[in-house]
Amino acid sequence: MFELHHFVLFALVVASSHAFLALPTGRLASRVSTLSSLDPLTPAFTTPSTLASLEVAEIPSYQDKESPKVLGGIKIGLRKLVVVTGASSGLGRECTRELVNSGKYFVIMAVRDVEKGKAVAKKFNFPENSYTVMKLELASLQSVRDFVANLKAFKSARPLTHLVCNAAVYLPKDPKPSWSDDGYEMSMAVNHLGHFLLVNLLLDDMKKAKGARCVIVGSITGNSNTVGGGLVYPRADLGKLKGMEQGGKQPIAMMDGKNYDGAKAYKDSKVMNMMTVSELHRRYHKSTGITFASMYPGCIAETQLFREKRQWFRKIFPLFMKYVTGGYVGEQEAGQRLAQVVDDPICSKSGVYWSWNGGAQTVGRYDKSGKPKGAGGSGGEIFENQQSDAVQDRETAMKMFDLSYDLAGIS
Ligand code: NDP
Ligand code: PMR
Repeated sequence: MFELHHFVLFALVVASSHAFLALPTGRLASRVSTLSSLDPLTPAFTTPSTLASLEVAEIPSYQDKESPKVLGGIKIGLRKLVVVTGASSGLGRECTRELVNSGKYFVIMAVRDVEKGKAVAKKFNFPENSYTVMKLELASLQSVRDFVANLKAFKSARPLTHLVCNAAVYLPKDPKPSWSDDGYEMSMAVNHLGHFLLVNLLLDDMKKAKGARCVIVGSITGNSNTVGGGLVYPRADLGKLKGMEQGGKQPIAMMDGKNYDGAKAYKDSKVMNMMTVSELHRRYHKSTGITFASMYPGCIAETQLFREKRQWFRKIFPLFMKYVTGGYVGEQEAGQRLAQVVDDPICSKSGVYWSWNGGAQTVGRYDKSGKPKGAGGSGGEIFENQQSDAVQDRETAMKMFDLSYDLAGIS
């Protein structure tokens, strides 16, 4: 897959990556100061159990004042209502920017830090009639319920047509698991369970809308049929979902019931995201008309997702992705990709895992049989990607989905 002249750089990165992984891990406190100096908008890390209780969910003061033009009894010119989780950073922020600037969408920026969300909207000059910021702490099932109540109370002239589940945490360095307010391992709780509850609470609203779409962001690293997901350890593996079967709560951290591994917990959560989309499609697409989709945005190697990684990794990683794997994509382009899955008519097909065959300079855009492929790097076209057999495993997906109802407290 890699050209020879890339070998030296590749070997260097592999070696240093492993060295990094073997390093003793730092304490939370030392990370806090590094983080805040990197990104003034990043909230100081708090202990997980207090995350959700910091702020009571607020009813947004902004009222939806955009009034539609009515032509022959039909409302026209009204922006469509879309919720984007994690709209305050990286992919979610750039997707929000794209949707707002298209003039077609009114974005509910669903964020854990309302002030940060507002600062983003201000920085990018979002017009007042194109967005509002609402509190959503995905590490608390109560906060998800509060968010949904607030959304319903939000006086909107339009139905909810689009939901983008994008927020996530990646905690590869922590030797011990951290726990959500409800006692679930943090990456599973934020990336999967909070979104699972959110989607389920909003299905009824969305099915009333024409052309509704629900997008959950997946990843190549959850797919073991790829270099990024198959060759780089730890691999995603939900096993027989033993941990989940046992209730998935503290002290059980991993859904396969094995010992805690932060990087694996992230990858497992991405598998759960992609399986959730497949199950939503199978269970609800026909009866609701909602399009369910997953996608891999490319390796957006400069986002805050890598906030736990050391500085040297954060410097080398984008270069490695750009010049070795061809998997690199910038934040803005990635945001355009996610917005494409929200808006493009070609993405109205349900049950698809979308990817892009960019990064052609190193890996090529098509395989031997002419099918599009690629590491998702910059450029290229969108295509319907194949997930690994493990992600496509129906039995595990069904079991995961049913157990998630229990864990999320959905009766
Ligand atoms: P970022 O860290 O930049 O963005 C993640 C967002 O999630 C932030 O806005 C963050 O809030 C929010 N968030 C984190 N924890 C919570 C929580 N408890 N409750 C509510 N919101 C929360 O990462 P990316 O933009 O890179 O990641 C976005 C998505 O893309 C994720 O689903 C990730 O898995 C996926 N992805 C990323 C890839 C990459 O290479 N970066 C590759 C493949 C997929 P805050 O702004 O307050 O920090
Ligand atoms: Mg990975 C085509 C090869 C490819 C791609 C597309 C990715 C994507 N990665 C690839 C290859 C490799 N990576 C190789 C050969 C190595 C060994 C040097 C490698 C290492 C590596 C590390 C240490 N890669 C990483 C990490 C992370 O910490 C990131 C991670 O796993 O986050 C969960 C990561 C990623 N590689 C990717 C992508 C997209 C990520 C980031 C995040 C994600 O999946 O959401």
